[in-house]
Amino acid sequence: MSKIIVYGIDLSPPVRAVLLTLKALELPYEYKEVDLASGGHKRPEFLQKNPQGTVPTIDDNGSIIWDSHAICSYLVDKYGKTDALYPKDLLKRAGVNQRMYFDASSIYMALWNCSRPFWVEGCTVVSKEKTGNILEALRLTDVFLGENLYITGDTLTIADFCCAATVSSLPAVLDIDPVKYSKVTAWLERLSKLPYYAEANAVGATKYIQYMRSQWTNVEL
Ligand SMILES: N[C@@H](CCC(=O)N[C@@H](CS)C(=O)NCC(=O)O)C(=O)O
Repeated sequence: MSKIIVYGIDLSPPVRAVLLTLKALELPYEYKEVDLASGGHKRPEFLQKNPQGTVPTIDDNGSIIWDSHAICSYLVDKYGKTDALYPKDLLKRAGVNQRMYFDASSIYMALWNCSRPFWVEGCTVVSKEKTGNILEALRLTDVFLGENLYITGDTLTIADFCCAATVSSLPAVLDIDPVKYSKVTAWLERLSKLPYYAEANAVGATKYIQYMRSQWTNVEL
C-alpha cells in the first residue's frame, strides 16, 4: 500500500483535523507542505488536483479528496479498525455529521471571516460583528458539549478533531473566557491529553495564534 499524501500547512485548522485523524488511526502518511503565503495552492499542478485550491487535500493512491470533513470521514470508513471515530449507526453518524457541518459552516467560517481579509488584502482590523460571530460559535459549542465528555456524547469522534482544531485556533482572534466557556475549556483540556494531540494540533495552533496576534492592529470586542 502506498502512503497517503497530505497536502497542507500546520497553521491551518482543517489540516490539523486531518492530522489528528491520521494519528488516531495510526496511519503512515507523507506530508507535503503547501506554502499558502507564496501562492502554492494557486499553482497549476495543485489546482489540477483540487480546483478549489484549498488545503487539506489528500492523495490516496491516486484518489484525490479535499475538505477536512470529507477526508476524516473517508479515512475512518476506509482504514478504521472499528467505526468508533465515525459510527456506522445512522443516528450516531448523523450526530457526528451535524457537528462537522457546524464546524464547517459556523466555527470555521467565523474564524475564516476574520483571517481571510488579512491574508488576501492585508486587513489588520477585526470588526465587532466578526468577533461576535466567534463568540456565538463558542457559546453554541459550549451548549452542545453540555455534560458530555466529547462534542457528540461520551465517545471521541472525528467531530471532536474537526471542531477542536478550529476552536483551539480561535485565540488567534480573542481569548476564550474559561468561566463563560467552561465546557469548551474542559473539553480542550481533555483532548490535549491524547498522546498525539500536541504534535498534530497544539504546535500548529500555537504558531497560528502567535502569528495572527502579532498582525492585528485592532480587534473590536
Ligand atoms: N472547508 C474546508 C476549508 C479549507 C480551507 O479553507 N483551507 C484554507 C487554509 S486554512 C485554504 O486552503 N485557503 C486557501 C484559499 O482559500 O485560497 C476544509 O474543511 O477543508
